[in-house]
Amino acid sequence: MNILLYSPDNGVTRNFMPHLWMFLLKSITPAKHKVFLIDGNAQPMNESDLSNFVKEKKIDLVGIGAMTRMAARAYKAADAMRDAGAKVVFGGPHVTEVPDEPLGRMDEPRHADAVALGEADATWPVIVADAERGALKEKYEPVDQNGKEVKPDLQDYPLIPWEAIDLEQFNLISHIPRPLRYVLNKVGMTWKNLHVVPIESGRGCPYGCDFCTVTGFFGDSIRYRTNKSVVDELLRLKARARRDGGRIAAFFIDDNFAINVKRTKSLLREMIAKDAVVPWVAQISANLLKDEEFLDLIKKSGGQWIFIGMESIDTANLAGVNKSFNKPSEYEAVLNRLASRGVYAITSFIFGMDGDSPDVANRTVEKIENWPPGLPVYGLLTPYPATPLYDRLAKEGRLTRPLHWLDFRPFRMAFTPKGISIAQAEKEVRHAWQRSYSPRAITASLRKIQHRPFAERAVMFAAKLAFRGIYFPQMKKIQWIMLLAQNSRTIFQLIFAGLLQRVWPSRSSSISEKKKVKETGRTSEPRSLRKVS
Ligand code: B12
Ligand code: SF4
Repeated sequence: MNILLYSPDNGVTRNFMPHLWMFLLKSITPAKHKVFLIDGNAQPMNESDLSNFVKEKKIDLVGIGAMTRMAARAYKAADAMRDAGAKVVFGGPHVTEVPDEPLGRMDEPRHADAVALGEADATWPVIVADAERGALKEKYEPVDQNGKEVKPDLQDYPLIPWEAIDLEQFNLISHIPRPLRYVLNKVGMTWKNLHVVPIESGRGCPYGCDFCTVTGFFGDSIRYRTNKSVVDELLRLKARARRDGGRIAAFFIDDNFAINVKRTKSLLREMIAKDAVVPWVAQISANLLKDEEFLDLIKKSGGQWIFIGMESIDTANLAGVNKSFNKPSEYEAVLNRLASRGVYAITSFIFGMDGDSPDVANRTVEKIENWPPGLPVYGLLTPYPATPLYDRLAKEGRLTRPLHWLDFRPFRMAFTPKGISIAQAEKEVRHAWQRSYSPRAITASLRKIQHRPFAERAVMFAAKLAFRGIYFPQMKKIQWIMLLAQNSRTIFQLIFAGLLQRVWPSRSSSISEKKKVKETGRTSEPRSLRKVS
């Protein structure tokens, strides 16, 4: 059979990273079938393009995976591909939460021939075999003979053939505007390509935050791959980057990479011992970032960015969404510990919680401005189906758009918050993005780490410009030109620093160090460290 695995575009941003599920399903599809992968975020295609693709490539079976926010787009794509003659199977979190929707048993017309509920590692080969026999069932569930859910233990993890996968659609270098690429090249960043690749070391999260689908979907017992299997995968990725003259960074997509710190330390130690060190990003909650030895291992094994779901600076808000393990009073110290090692954080905040008032954006951003620089991201509390939050709001009659995903609008509320209006909550999010990513804020952030190595500052700057695009449309050339013009001062300062470091490395670092000592009385640490140490 010819099989297409398709992820619809999210309608907001271009993806910086491919979806793991596609590679995973491809690697467990029997070799006799030909599998095509299309990620709509990298390769946008409308319904007629998809229909033509199905006809041209004679696709028999299409597998679609979509988050809730992409459901409506996914359904349209499915309709077009079913009309073109393919059978369509849906999988992933959204259809697991509302399986009757794509099967046409709710208000929606039917969009899928079948749905795969939950983790599909064991069911996908069955689906493929059934499709080949022309005997697709409507629902596939990962259950044993007694109907009890079975979760893959990940001990026998499939080999993803990274060496052979075409990653060109995800080459981040090709997204950097040409003038900026030229400058980076001149200051020594000469890689031909740069990829961020998803890799999982475990699944599951026991914390059960009210707004999150993970505990419901993956369960509260955590399953790990063996250290060897993760390390081998990293070594293969590293070899590929070397072969291509490029760079590969790993995104550990585990929901809480350090949920068992002892085990994560053992993995990081093994990565270091086997020289499987690549730049990596991972999601770790703030409460697990206190152990100094662990933080050293993060740095030594290549850790560069940690995604921390801070959600709110108010303890009452956190308690309201069952996330009291987050302690806002500890945030700054956690970030300082990371920054003193040259590791920075992507800090995520949610507005529209019950304790929020109309000043939430300014109160939050003021705190952030006193922390080491990082990449704050802001969103609105969103009730995903089958979460405790959704059920509670439904019971309280507060859902204003109960099927918000069928009318998806980014950064728009779907329920009425308590201490703030819907319009105000949306305004707060806009203001937080504006304030955090203004040219002034970016310059101020970089000033805090002006004594750190040039590469660290250049990456921080590039990441800030890219992250701004999560909220502000930044996909057209003209939008980038304006952005670069607004930040021209910082760009010139960085170019100067980069060139100085290239032609006169010892001089440039001693100037930085002297400046630092003069200003702060300390050596190479971010300025905000002074407050807590
Ligand atoms: C990595 C990740 C991202 C990446 C992007 C995705 C990518 N390129 O990988 C980034 C960081 C950008 C991201 C952003 C967001 N994310 Co996210 N993300 C994840 C994360 C942590 C891992 C995804 C993953 O690879 N999992 C591992 C694979 C193996 O699992 P899987 O994808 O579920 O696939 C398995 C099954 O679902 C099934 N399956 C999946 N698809 C298909 C398709 C078919 C045909 C079949 C048969 C089976 C099947 O088989 C797979 C193997 O068992 C998940 C949480 C999680 N643990 O999954 C959240 C998650 C997917 N994200 C979520 C959310 C909400 C978001 C954001 C909206 C957050 C925000 N407020 O901004 C944004 C939106 C991004 C956008 N613009 O579209 C939610 C989605 C909930 C929902 N119901 O839609 C999740 C589940 C986390 C959560 N807190 O609930 N995310
Ligand atoms: S800690 Fe993260 S992954 Fe776990 S339940 Fe909370 S939000 Fe979800």
